[in-house]
Amino acid sequence: MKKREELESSAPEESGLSRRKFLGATALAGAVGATGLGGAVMTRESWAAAVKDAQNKVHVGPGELDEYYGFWSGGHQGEVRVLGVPSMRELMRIPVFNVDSATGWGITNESKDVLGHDNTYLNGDCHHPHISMEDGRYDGKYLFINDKANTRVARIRLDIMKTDKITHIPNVQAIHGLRLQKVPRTKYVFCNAEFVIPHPNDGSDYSLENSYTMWNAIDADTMEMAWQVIVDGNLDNMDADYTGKYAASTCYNSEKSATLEGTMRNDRDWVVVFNVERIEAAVKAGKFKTIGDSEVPVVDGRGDSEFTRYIPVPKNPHGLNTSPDGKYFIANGKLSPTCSVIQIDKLDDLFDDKIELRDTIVAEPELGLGPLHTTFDGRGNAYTTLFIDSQVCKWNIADAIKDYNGEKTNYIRQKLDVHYQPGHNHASLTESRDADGKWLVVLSKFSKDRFLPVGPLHPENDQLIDISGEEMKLVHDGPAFAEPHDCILIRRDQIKTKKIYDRDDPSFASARAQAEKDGITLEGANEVVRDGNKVRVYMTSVAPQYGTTEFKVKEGDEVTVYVTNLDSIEDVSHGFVMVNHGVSMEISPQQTASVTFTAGKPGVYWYYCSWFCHALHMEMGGRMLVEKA
Ligand code: RUQ
Ligand code: CUA
Ligand code: CA
Repeated sequence: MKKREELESSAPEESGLSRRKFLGATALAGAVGATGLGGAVMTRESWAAAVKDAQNKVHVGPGELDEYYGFWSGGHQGEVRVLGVPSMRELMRIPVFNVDSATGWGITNESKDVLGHDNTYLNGDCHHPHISMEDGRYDGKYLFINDKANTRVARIRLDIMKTDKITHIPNVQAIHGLRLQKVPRTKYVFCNAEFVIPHPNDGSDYSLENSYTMWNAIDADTMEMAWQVIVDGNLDNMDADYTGKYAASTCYNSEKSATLEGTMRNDRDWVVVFNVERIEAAVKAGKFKTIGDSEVPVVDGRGDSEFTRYIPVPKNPHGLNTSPDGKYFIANGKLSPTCSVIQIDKLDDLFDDKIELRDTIVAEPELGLGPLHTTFDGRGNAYTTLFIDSQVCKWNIADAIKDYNGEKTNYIRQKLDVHYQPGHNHASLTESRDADGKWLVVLSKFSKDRFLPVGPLHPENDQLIDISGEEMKLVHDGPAFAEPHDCILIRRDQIKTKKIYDRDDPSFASARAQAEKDGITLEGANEVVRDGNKVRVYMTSVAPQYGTTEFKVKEGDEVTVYVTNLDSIEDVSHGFVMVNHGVSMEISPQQTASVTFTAGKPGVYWYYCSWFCHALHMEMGGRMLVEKA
């Protein structure tokens, strides 16, 4: 395995490539130095051909469409980003836990219907985006994502690419790992609360001994809590299986310590396996308790419970990934150079106490330093990120199992340098039965020297790797703003989006209900309704005009402006900004959006359209006349 520096210093003079170009070539065809071709001196021609090949693969020409949608978590920026793959072009941003000035997320009443009108959180920290499934295949309906910062889970409608539900998870802190039930369908959103807390958490007790955390299930259809399971230790990442019966989660803090050293004391922590069937049965039979004023059923999965098994694995494990053939849960060792492979069809016996905990482990391959996450190509290979080594390790699962059984094999197929310190990686369709082994995205936490410098805060580097052949080939560097943790790729034909809103879209159901009370039809209305000190201004928009270009209110009135965009032509979105009132929102074709604010000091305030909609977009506006109260 050649290191990047070796490659650089061995850049063949006679190749005629300049050093700068050579670095570029290294980036484009990083696999050249890896196992397989390792040591071979490339001719100028073959080198150029490799570069060209990589460029062709990733190039999506002007006007051409990508093959995959990629959904990237926005980390502590709180949003979800939509990219096209393989071009890695950013297509859209979906505000979720953040406030978005352009679309008015966090400002409009429709977004507050989702966030909660009493919501005070302006931030979020989303890590794990996952797409709803039917029989182990993406159904393209919803994407779910966690908020570690404020203990929430959001659902995004993929038909309009907007957040439609947010659930606050009670009795726990910091939702981290999140996965969906794959089979028979996504009935549950499973999510890990990472940190242990005392119960009740009211200041009467701060001790760690009396603290615990819980594994949570949300009903994916209603986004109501289904149940919670108390666990030993803490919970990090998780995945579900392809029978619908089991899910598994890593725990790095079996020590239940509050210090860094403390969490590293044990050589082994564990993977906790949940028996979803048994939990459901107990809840159904009323064998549960509730905590505090929450009504969510809680079962106790600690110790020798019938609901859980704690399989010891080394050490502070992190990612937990189910192979797309449904056979294995793979836990990534983080502080151990290994991955632990758990055979899922042994779990029935484990829960029936016919075998020992470690009997479920069928391989523990040594891969390199800092294994964090594993993904799959659907051809029996796994790809594990090595954070400390700054590499992706491709390894063969069947060979690793043979090796564990004493037959020496070269289960490591290739190690590819990535730049630098990768966290998650994700192969196309890898979380479903359709894993197609075409693309691998590696989310590298450090970009160091890979991009133009932009001050002390660096972008991350989401690298695209072609895994369609025997060898991994690095084909693209993609700078990303803080801080994608993970992404998910789905074929473009697996999602059907709307080009304009349906007039009965549920997102503006409450605007419609209010209009009906006021005797107003949203589609035709340009009227002002006064109701005490509340004023409701109903207006339409058709490019380049609002139906109402002037309205009067009094200082201190609570004003709600409802705009219904009557344009029905694709791509003609309008905006509504009330100057000096902190008001901004998007109104896309056939959408209704509304915003409530307090009228300022007497005088004239212009409002205007903020999304470029017409040659006369600049002229699209009106005046709010505020009178003395
Ligand atoms: S975690 S870098 Cu939040 Cu997904 Cu592993
Ligand atoms: Cu309407 Cu710009
Ligand atoms: Ca530990």
